[in-house]
Amino acid sequence: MTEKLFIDYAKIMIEAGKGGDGCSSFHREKFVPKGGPDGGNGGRGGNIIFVSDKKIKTLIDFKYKRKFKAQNGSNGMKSNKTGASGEDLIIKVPVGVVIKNAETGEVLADLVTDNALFIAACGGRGGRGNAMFKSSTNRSPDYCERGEIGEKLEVILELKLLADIAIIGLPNAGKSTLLSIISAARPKIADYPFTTLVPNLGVVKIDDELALTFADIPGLIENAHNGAGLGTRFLRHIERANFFVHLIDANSDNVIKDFDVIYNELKLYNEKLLKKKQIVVLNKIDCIIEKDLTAKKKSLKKYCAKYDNIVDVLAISAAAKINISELLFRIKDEYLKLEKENVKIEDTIIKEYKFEEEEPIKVKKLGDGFFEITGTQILKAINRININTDDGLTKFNRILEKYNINYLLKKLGAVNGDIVYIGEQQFDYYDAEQI
Ligand SMILES: Nc1nc2c(ncn2[C@@H]2O[C@H](COP(=O)(O)OP(=O)(O)OP(=O)(O)O)[C@@H](O)[C@H]2O)c(=O)[nH]1
Ligand SMILES: [Mg+2]
Repeated sequence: MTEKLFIDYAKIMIEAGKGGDGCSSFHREKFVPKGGPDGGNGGRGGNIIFVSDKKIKTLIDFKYKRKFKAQNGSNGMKSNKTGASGEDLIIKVPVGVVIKNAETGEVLADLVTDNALFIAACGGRGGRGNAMFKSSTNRSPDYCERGEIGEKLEVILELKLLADIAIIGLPNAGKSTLLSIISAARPKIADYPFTTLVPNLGVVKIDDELALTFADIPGLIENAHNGAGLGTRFLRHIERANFFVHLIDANSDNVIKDFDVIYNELKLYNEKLLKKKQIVVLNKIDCIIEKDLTAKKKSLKKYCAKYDNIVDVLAISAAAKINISELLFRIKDEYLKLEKENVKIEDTIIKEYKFEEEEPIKVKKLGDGFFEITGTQILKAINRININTDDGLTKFNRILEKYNINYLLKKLGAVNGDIVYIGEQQFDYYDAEQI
């Protein structure tokens, strides 16, 4: 995959469909003088559903299209016909995507298996038609409801690659070279830092029984957590790996310092990363004299002994293919150990997204002559009302009374003729006592 096409972050707006409005109509037939109410209900609005799909590898689709809206429900019709439901909008995302509420940062879903499904925004209910309002006291109501609006929210999509093993290290340590000789992946390799600009994945067949996915991520440098080099942008891709291969150039003047730089950056990014086991591997041993290598390996081993998560220090040459099978078998051992301990990649998490039901009613002065009323419950009630009918207006006023809205507006200094916004509606403030 070319670098430009690898997109691992997106912020998008999703909006479920509005429910269809209820219909107000009366049965008419030749020779039947007075038919009853027969207005049907509106259809449900479409939901917004995320589905993970292993064929999709990046979030590129969200780079230019940032608004997603599901279809509205159709309005109810005469002869008691219910309107059609709006079609759900299915948004396909790569496996490994975390979906967060952009406003609160809360994780709503973490889709780590193929075909996992998450309903992120629910379509609004259809409004009831006038046939539903028939009662013993009102045999011919003409009132019908409006459809409910669909849920709407901004979400962040974050792709975290799914790899069993991550190869980490300073730029130029030989990470991409290692991946290229153990798997079919062909990452760019060159003798300058930051050759790798996006993570590469490769499947490594260790033996007939075990194949593991390795990720080679762009090089890290000191202060990456403050944005130095390519920053820590790619570290999220190693969060899911169970195990790290920490590669160090054996020809470096100070292998301990090189080790420390990476170890510290991991710690500063997320201390949990230090719980993952690491094999420290000195690379490029084809161009170092044996005496130097022995000394460096020994001092590194001694230094690493204080860290529980460092399981071994090995020496290889990726380019000259020295000690590669030893490394792979060592990785296999560790991997099987982890499997036994049941340390595994997270399961798909799906939290149900819910609007805050209990958001209290608030009356706010927006400016001279303008007020706004907010609050989940009252908005839900008001938005269903068809204010253009007499019955609707009565219901509307009843809701305002129920929640003591006029009193609250008066307290804030509202005078007759001021404009009050509430959800999708607006009305003029009116207080008989002020005349
Ligand atoms: N002599 C020798 N050179 C090696 C070895 N492994 C890698 N190299 C060379 O080291 C240079 C850097 O290798 P890369 O694989 O691109 O390094 P990297 O860690 O992926 O670097 P970034 O992507 O920049 O972080 C290249 O010129 C490789 O040919 C080795 O075992 N011996
Ligand atoms: Mg590289």
